[in-house]
Amino acid sequence: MPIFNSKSTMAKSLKGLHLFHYTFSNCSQRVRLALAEKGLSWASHHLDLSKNEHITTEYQAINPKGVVPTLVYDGEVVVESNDILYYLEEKFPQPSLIPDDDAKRTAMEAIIHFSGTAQTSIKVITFDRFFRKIITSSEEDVRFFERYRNNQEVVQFMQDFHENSEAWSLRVSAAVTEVDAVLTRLDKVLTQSHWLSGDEYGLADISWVVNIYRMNSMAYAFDQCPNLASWFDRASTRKAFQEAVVLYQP
Ligand SMILES: N[C@@H](CCC(=O)N[C@@H](CS)C(=O)NCC(=O)O)C(=O)O
Repeated sequence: MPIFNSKSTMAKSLKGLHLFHYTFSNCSQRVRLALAEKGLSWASHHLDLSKNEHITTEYQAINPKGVVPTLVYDGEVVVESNDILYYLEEKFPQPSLIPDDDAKRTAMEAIIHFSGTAQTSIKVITFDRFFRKIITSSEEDVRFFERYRNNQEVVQFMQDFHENSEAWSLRVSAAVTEVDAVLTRLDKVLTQSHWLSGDEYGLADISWVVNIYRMNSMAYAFDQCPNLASWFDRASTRKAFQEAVVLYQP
């Protein structure tokens, strides 16, 4: 069980379900979608990443990497969006979002695992194709991250993004290679089953649909993956997806 021993007394005192999240973060969308599919009510703690609202001592006491989402349930703090999906499934098993069959469940877990490993590549592509057009990063932003983030990985990321030189180009080409390989792999899975989770919609679909939504909104081509394209139509027109992701946006 992925419970994090948070130092935050505030988090530990929370009763019921609470989510620290950001509207546009795909990892937050993943958890909001799982909550919606399960019909659960939760209290929102919205942190606007564009205003650096997550970069506070209070939030880094709750989530030491200073990233969203974080789920708190009756004082139990859970970080890592895919781990939160499993946690919700265990605490709120109905409706079930995992296959009954062990082999199918193992296959589903592998697909969820590589949505986590692809996250850095998705972030690189998002910054390169989207944020580069709308934000101008400065040396000051990098110094701010250096000073206030415990997370060296995100500091280096900001540095490379800001410098926009060789290190950044290498990140972008590696990210595109990884994402293309992953899309092809998902497309192949969908030649064998209707959903990424097997015969029924489930956690692997939740984990991936928010990523594909992001890629789609950046006009990232996946026409070479026809099964994935039709799966995306099915998954993104579900009521819960509309509520938790599309209509959640202002
Ligand atoms: N592996 C983590 C990744 C979390 C993550 O990187 N969240 C992003 C938003 S999708 C974030 O908080 N970024 C803010 C930052 O790094 O400053 C998860 O799945 O929860």
